[in-house]
Amino acid sequence: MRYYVMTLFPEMIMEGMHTSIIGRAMDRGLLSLEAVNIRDFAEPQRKSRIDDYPYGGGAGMVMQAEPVYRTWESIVGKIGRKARCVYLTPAGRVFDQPLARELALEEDLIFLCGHYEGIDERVVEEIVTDQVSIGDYVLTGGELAAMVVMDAVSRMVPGVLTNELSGLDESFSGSLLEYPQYSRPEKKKKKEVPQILLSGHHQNVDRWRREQSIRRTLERRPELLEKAELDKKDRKYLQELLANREEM
Ligand code: 6GU
Repeated sequence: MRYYVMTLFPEMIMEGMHTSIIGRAMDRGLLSLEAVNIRDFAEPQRKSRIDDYPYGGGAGMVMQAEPVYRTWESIVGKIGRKARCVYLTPAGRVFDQPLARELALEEDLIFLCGHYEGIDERVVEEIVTDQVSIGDYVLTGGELAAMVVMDAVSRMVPGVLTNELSGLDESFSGSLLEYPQYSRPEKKKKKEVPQILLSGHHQNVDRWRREQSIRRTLERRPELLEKAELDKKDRKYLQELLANREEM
């Protein structure tokens, strides 16, 4: 996977992405990352400015089309084709695990990070293939959102997670939240590890974890249960939880 990020803050992207699993995957050649400074493509007569007032008035400034377009052209020239281009904006489709899996199938991805009140719509129409938001709140710019998307996409790229199973059995893959985890010590200030996890009985452990997932999902994200794949035992457990809830 080769990432290209169009941004006004290239150092924020490069520094943010070179840690932990993603940083190691870059060292191993599974991922590459290039942050391209849109300011380097400002019109010479405007010195380094790339923003201007919005037509129609209103607060804030708008990123101009031309510097963004030239930044994109330089990247497309390097790749040799028009790769998928993701514009990070709170007005986009909300990012989720299925989109992360889909983007992980690409060989190249271009990200466009906006600032100010937005980007001139004409260049958005010309170059952007996907408009993506990371949730219902407003950030000051698209950089953190681009990093969130790259992180989630990267861990779906084959080989990035060295423990291959850990990409499967977790929150959202089966539309249930993850069960709680415990490690040493066995006792910490009266709080004990659930006995069943120490039993060595794998079937019981699996069942307990499954039920914890169902319980958490019901408490925290009940809307996820609608698309969750529940078998007969799961549905029975859920019915019990709901029945006990009514008693309370
Ligand atoms: Cl992608 N950009 C900005 N500026 N704010 C956001 C966002 C993106 N997603 C949620 N809030």
